[in-house]
Amino acid sequence: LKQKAKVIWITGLSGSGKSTLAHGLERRLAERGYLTQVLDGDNIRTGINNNLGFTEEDRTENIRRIAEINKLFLNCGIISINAFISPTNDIRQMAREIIGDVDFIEIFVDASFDTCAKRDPKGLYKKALAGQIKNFTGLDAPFDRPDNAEVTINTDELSIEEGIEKAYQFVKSEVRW
Ligand code: GGZ
Repeated sequence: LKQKAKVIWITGLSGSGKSTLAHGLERRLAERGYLTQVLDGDNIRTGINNNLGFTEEDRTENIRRIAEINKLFLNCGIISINAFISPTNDIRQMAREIIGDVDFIEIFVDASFDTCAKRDPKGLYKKALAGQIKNFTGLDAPFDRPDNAEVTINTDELSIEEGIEKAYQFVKSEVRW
């Protein structure tokens, strides 16, 4: 394989742009011949983790299982790109420890709560602000701004393509032998 396997861990609020960045980064890497796998709510929370909700306990179990899955991808040489809120320093630290610090690249997709609430692509903020969703991240569930992110992408300021480019510029030197 021409690639070094790494785990790319994208954290940020709902609607901050994690999945968009993950898929954009995947496209960029795939064009260069890298083998990748995106993990996000669409393929994890609908499948292996479909018995989990959004309490602190369930989020911890969600991320624990995801981190274990990442170890398998890492072990077979695939670059995995994760897009999960992973809201607290503790939860991200757990993932980092399960996977191993040397292979873990943390990317913070930074967008304010207000920006995300304005975008509201799935209408979840509207519901949460109306009290129809409990434990909503940034509202009545915590989000710690990361202390250990290797890269921060501010999607309040950068376009989607600029964000993808910034992330790719960092990641490419980490995945090349
Ligand atoms: C936050 C929620 C919630 C609550 C449903 N809080 O923008 P989305 O819709 O597509 O992404 C969010 C996703 C978050 O799942 P994660 O697995 O990334 O979360 S965690 O890492 O904290 O376990 C959002 C949707 O699920 N969603 N209810 N209460 N986001």
